[in-house]
Amino acid sequence: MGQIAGRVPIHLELDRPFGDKVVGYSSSTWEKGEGSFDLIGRITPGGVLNLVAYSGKQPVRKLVGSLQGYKGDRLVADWLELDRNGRVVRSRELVAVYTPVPEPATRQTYQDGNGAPDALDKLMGIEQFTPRYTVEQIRRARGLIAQEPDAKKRGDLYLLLQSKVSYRNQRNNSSIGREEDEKYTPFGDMRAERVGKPLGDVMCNLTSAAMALEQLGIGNPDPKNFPQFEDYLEHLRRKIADAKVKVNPEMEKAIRISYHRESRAGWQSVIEAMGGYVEDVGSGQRDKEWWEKNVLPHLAKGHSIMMSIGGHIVRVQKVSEEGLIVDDPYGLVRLFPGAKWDYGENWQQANSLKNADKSQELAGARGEDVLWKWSDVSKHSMRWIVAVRRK
Ligand SMILES: [Ca+2]
Ligand SMILES: [Ca+2]
Repeated sequence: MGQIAGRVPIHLELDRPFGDKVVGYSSSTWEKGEGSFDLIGRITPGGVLNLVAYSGKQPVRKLVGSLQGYKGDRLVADWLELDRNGRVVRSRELVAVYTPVPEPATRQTYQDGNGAPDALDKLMGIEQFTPRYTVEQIRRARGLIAQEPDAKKRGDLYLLLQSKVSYRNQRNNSSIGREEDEKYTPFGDMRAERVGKPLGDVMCNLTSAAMALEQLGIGNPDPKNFPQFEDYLEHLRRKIADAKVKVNPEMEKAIRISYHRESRAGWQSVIEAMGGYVEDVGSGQRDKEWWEKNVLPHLAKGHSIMMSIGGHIVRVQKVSEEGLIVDDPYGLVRLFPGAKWDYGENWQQANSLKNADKSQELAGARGEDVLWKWSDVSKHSMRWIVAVRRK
């Protein structure tokens, strides 16, 4: 063991402390045809990173390394190749660089990064194309856009701003299920599934709300205790629900259900507490003309759009010629006629973080800037579409 055949770039998201789960990907270019792998592992309190890469269900690679720094630092580790019995057959040295919060910008950085600033960058006095803005930059941009007297120009600038909001992935969230929330949900008792376990898979609601609020320039007020805004929003939701239960303990069940993150009052009260206002825009099966008439004006006024496709919530970013562009916090969804949708057979691959530097054929994986074509949108029944604006 220990044969060093070259350095392999791996990419990790590390936005949480030791002990937490990390996910990443490896673009393994050193052997043709190997592709890339999902990496799933934990950073142990001793600072040892232990990741296993899977190809299908079979663990094929193991990454073991000592963590010698923090965000932005480099990790040198051994990349061990395993046989079917888990024995090490080869190893290589590799180098990883931890990327800091917020979640990294992906596709547009690579696709549109030709360097030339767009109209909004110019307005901001930024000399190069900047695909994602921080919340502070968004706030400043909104202030500048509001001063533009020409309504058409102002609308075009707001539409550009919609694309500069950072994508948020619900699947890496840190919130852990609580007894009192999971006993009373709109879907019955979920304690066995969720109490004491990470809730990311059921946080499309607040993760989409986080993106919608950031688009309004409203950011995470407590990043020290909640590195991810969406986890702060869940904390806030619990505070709101707990306070209501305290005043009316005999109504606990009804309050917990209606202020659940999966109920409208749950996520809406959080948005309102953060300074937002929610307005219904529509629902059902709608064609391009309807979207252009009813939703596009909201986006052009700088409002955020959230939408339920039926049991799943996304942020709508753009009404385009080809269809809707959405930031889907879970991953790559396919819409089917009526109420049906799914992540496809290969959802785990489709939603992994591994495609950020890949070619256009994989663009849309990971849920960022996903295109839903009009032919699919117009046949799918949306449960609701709302605009979120500042109060
Ligand atoms: Ca997240
Ligand atoms: Ca986006």
